[in-house]
Amino acid sequence: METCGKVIKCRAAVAWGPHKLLSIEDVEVAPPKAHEVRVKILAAGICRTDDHVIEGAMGGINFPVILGHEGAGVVESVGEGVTDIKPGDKVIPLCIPQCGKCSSCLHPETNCCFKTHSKEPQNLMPDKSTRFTCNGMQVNHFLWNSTFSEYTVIPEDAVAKIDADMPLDKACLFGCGFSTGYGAAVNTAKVQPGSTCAVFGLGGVGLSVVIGCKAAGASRIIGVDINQGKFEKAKQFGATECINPRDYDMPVQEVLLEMTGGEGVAYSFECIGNIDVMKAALEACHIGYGTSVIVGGAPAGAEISFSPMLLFTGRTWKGSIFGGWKSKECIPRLVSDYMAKKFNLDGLVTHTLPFDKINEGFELLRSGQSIRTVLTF
Ligand code: PAD
Ligand code: ZN
Ligand code: ZN
Repeated sequence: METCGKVIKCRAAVAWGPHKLLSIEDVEVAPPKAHEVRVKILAAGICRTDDHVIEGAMGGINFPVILGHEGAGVVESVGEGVTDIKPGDKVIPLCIPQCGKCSSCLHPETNCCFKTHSKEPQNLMPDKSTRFTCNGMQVNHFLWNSTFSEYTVIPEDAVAKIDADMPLDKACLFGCGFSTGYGAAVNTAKVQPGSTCAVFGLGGVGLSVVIGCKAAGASRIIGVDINQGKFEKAKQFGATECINPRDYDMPVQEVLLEMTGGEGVAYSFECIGNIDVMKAALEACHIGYGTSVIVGGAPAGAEISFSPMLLFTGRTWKGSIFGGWKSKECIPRLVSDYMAKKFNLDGLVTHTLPFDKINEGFELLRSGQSIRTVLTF
């Protein structure tokens, strides 16, 4: 391509600091260095994790930063040494990389690669420099993705090549929300056929958990949300019943115990990022074999206190990052499963907006009106 090896000038949404609107700016995007890929982003979803950064609730972030980690696009050029991806390929940036070499990548049971943001902040590229500048100022990367930009540069370990026929406005959801929720059910919890599940929080992530529980053959899926507007969609995706904790004068975990004849649910999922709900989700689990999965991102520095008896008596408490998928190898297969109609996620996209209306997209999320807004470029 004629842009190969050159700096590209394009538009990006820059977060200059917490609690500020994103600002569409002209930025320069440097060419990819060795083992990096420059991608033209064509669709990007808005996830609550992006909003956590804007709200100042996510640790390890340096401003100014270009957010976004749920995108899809086409490779513009590749740096030296990139062999599995070429210009023109359709790709999904991965918010959890798979380096293939660290002890986590070599272990069969985890996807928590040592190159993830929680181990080493991904504000900069692996060589500790940035590929973005704006008005002469260096701008940070986010989760090595920064999909709220017309062009972005990503390490090859954090890019998955997908089927050329996959529509990009749906492919972007595989970069975070859908894969996270669906995988939390099928990989992390390993939901069994005929079981009872409770899903706390029915946003893009929680509804994807519902899709996963249904695909795994759960017979009862109880959706829990304080926004009743989410219930209809949850039922379309497979929730068998939905409850609003505010409709009861007892704690939601007691409501769930009552609904299950005092037994508790086999699997519960916290998809909000609220530590009180995380504890309630554990308490709502079956005493002997219940498994509760933390999917929501708690505010930086938050801590939980709980009775160890909850675990002593047989419950399991787990966390799930990006649905447990070993990202680079599994996400292309998950996309192929979607194309083979093994599940349907299209209803997760409630709004489509042009990129420059990105702040409206965040407002739709904050006001509870949207599940996923997809920005088109
Ligand atoms: P969202 O805001 O679309 O959905 C959250 C839902 O929770 C909304 O429907 C709210 O109404 C509901 N809610 C809020 N408070 C309560 C409450 N007290 N009780 C019941 N329901 C409540 O967010 P999302 O689906 O995009 O993301 C959900 C969380 O998952 C968020 O914390 C995000 O940071 C995290 C996340 N984790 C990963 C991961 O890898 N583990 C990936 C992506 C997102
Ligand atoms: Zn690794
Ligand atoms: Zn996300």
